[in-house]
Amino acid sequence: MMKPSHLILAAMMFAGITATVHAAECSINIEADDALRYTPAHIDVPKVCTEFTVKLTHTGRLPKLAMGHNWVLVKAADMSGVARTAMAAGAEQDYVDKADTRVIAYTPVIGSGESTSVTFPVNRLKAGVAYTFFCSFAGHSPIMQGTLSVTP
Ligand code: CU1
Repeated sequence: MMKPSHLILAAMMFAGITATVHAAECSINIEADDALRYTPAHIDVPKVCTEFTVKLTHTGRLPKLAMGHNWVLVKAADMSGVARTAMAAGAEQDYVDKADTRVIAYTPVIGSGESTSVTFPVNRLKAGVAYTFFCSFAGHSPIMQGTLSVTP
C-alpha cells in the first residue's frame, strides 16, 4: 500500500504530465525594441497547433513614424523578394504588399507602447522548411529578423 502522502504526490505528478501534453503553446509574445531587435528571435511552432498567434509588443520609446515595427512571416528563401515588394507598398500599406502571396502572415506597423497580433493556420507551414520573420518598415529588414520552424 502507498502512504496517502505518496498517493497525493503520484496524483500531482500525473497532473503535471497531463498538463505538459496538453500545453503545446500555440501562441507567443514577441517584443520589438528601438535597437531593431526581436525578443525572442526564434519561434518554434508546434505542429499539433491548428492555429498559431504571434503577439507583438513595441517596448521601445520611439513613435511609429520614426521606429515603426511589424512582423512579417515568409519562407527564408522568399525574404529578400518580399522585402522589396513591402518597401514598394509603403507606409500606407503597413509595408506589406497584400497581393504578394509569398507573405504567410503579417501584423500592422506599431509604435512605442503599442501591441498587435496575428493568428494564422499552422497548415500553411511545413516541417523542415526554414522560415524567417522580419520587420518590413523602411530600412529595418536587413537587421531586424528572426527565424521560425515547425516542431513535431
Ligand atoms: Cu522595425
